[in-house]
Amino acid sequence: MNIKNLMSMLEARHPGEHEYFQAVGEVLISIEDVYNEHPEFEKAQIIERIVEPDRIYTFKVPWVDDNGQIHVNLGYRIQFNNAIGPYKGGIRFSPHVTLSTLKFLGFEQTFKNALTTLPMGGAKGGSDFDPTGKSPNEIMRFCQAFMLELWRFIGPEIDIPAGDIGVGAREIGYMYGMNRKLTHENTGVFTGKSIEYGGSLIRPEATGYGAFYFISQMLKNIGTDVKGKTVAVSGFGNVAWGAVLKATEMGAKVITISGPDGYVLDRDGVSGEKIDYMLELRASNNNVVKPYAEKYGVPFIAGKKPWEVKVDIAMPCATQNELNGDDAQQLKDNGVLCVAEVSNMGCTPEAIDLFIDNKILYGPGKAVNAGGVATSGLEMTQNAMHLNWSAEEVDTKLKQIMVNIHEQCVKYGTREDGYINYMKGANVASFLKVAKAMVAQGVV
Ligand code: 2IT
Repeated sequence: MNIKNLMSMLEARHPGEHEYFQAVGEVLISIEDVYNEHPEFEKAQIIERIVEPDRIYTFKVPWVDDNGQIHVNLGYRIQFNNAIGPYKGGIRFSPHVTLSTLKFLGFEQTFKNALTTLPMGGAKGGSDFDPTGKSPNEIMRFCQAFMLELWRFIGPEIDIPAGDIGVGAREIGYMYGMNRKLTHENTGVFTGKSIEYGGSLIRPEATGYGAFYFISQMLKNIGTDVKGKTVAVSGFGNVAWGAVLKATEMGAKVITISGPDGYVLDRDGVSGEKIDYMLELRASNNNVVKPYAEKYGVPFIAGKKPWEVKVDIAMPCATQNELNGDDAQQLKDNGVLCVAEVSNMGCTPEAIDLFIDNKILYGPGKAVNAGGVATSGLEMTQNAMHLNWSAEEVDTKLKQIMVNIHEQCVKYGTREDGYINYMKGANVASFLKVAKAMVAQGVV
């Protein structure tokens, strides 16, 4: 495998898709050795095939706002790879969404889903629609307009979307409703549904819960635990909420949450009703955290990220590349023990290199946040069986899956000096699974 040639080929083919190149580059560097040990992969041209999505749907989404004004957004669904199971992955509504964003996410999703041990391929979709400041009716009309196109491409054994940034249970409900109307079927084709119509208990909490289960495994492995540790969380949405809930329950203290406007520093810890208040902030659709600081009388640091605060554990829970090389240096200077990406590709390559060079525990998003999609897989299982599991049953399975992902990272990422390169471990374990499935199924 010649990584340089491969990357030049991709860059010539897809000019300007930097996030996609970043995600692909990281995986190629991690898997180079193992790829070269498997001549059957090279013979089947697995790399050339795995870096390109199977297909991309792009569509126009016209919709009408409350004042009668017409808007046109772009919609996408990227079906990346279904070698190990039907396409599966979230939908993101954000003005920052481009084709490159969704391609990086779909690529990551393919490997993340392989790590979960469940049979799910990788996909991602979304729109450049900005939910900030939109009324509930505008959100509903946009979701319905989006589904008028998307419904043709999905199905419970074909492609199963879910939420991501800007898409929660409310948006899933509107999309599911329109899909049901158009198809005359009630098949559970989305995950992240509300409990009344086929959703799974624990799914809303699952990404954050799973992340903290993973962190507790990382710390256990170096002979310590999460009790009494201080935590910086970025973001304040669904994923951050689940992480704060579990961190607090397990005896750690979360002292920051953040939004695009800045971060809140709550030295007493984000706990109790303050955690519920995060849900109110998200539901308000204003995309700011400052009201938390005003309500609870704690400092608000405008325009800054929480990585300047001294903590034991850093959990980026907002969006890609939210933690850069300078942030990583600051965390290191402050003695951080563990950095776990809960957002997808939350750290830049410079930040990751710094953590690994300094033997700081670093967990990549595709391992740390896999509990979300894993629980989506459990929701699909329940839907297929037409029954509901209890919260305890789902939580026990989620915990087991996170322990298993941690074991896979240890198996493939432990260096000779004993340090665990979780990035390498996660990439190698998941690549091997997808690559072997592709070889077995021939050139298709
Ligand atoms: O990034 C992710 O794994 C998600 N947004 C969840 C995907 C899913 O299908 O549950």
